[in-house]
Amino acid sequence: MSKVYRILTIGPIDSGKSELCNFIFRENKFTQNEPSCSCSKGPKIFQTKRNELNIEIIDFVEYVDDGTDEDNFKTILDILIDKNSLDLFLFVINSYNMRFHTDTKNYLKIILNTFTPSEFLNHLAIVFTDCNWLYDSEKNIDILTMQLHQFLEEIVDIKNNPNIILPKIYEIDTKKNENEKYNEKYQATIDVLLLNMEKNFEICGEISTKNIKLDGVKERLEKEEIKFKQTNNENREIKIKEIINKYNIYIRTFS
Ligand SMILES: Nc1nc2c(ncn2[C@@H]2O[C@H](COP(=O)(O)OP(=O)(O)OP(=O)(O)O)[C@@H](O)[C@H]2O)c(=O)[nH]1
Ligand SMILES: [Mg+2]
Repeated sequence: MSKVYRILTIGPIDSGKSELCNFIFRENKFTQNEPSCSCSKGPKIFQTKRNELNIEIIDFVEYVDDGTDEDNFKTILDILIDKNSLDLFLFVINSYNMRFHTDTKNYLKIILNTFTPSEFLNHLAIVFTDCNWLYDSEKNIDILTMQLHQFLEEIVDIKNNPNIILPKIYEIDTKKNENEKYNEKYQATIDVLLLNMEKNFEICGEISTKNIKLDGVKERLEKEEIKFKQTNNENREIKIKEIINKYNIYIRTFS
């Protein structure tokens, strides 16, 4: 059986996580029939095939101000333990925001108490949604990226850590645009994101989630040393370059 790439969305409330999942699936699966009452909130899980890859997305519930973060995260962990592995944290941020939700740091702390810095960062893609020319999204993205970098630096020393591949930053808009070119460009951006996920899997594997525990990193792994593998897939590198050039996609690295 071929590998299923498992993706978990994370990010502030209303950042566009579910719409992004729909966009990746090219189907309205994650927001369909969503009643406005909060009682039915919970992770949604679906599988699809895209670019020859089997992908499964676990669409997280938002993190909120009312102290339920840990409970929400515990629900997700139980799912992940059951699933055995995770390939990608999809951190979704709305570029319309000019700063982070106040709880972002606490939220990242919960994640980094559970996953090691390299498990998290080597399997992380940051996606800014709602990117358009109606407002200065580029400026917001600069600011938000800097803030996120700061948050993470405070929690882990990312600068000098040889076990870390710095995450890439993608910009998209999931709303159908009259200009078909934009829709194509953003779908192509997702293609690059998925190719990079596949590449990272070759380089450093997946996260084993069999033994994860809330607040359990130290117990699980005393020290981590990643042996990065070479990726020999030149075709993929060519494909990535082609897409980036064709659609004029700009991808930042988190540095
Ligand atoms: N224009 C535009 N609107 C977006 C985009 N992404 C999300 N939205 C809108 O933002 C709102 C929230 O999107 P959701 O996908 O439900 O956000 P979410 O992160 O899943 O929210 P929670 O599950 O409640 O945390 C919706 O009204 C979307 O239509 C985008 O890329 N462009
Ligand atoms: Mg949602």
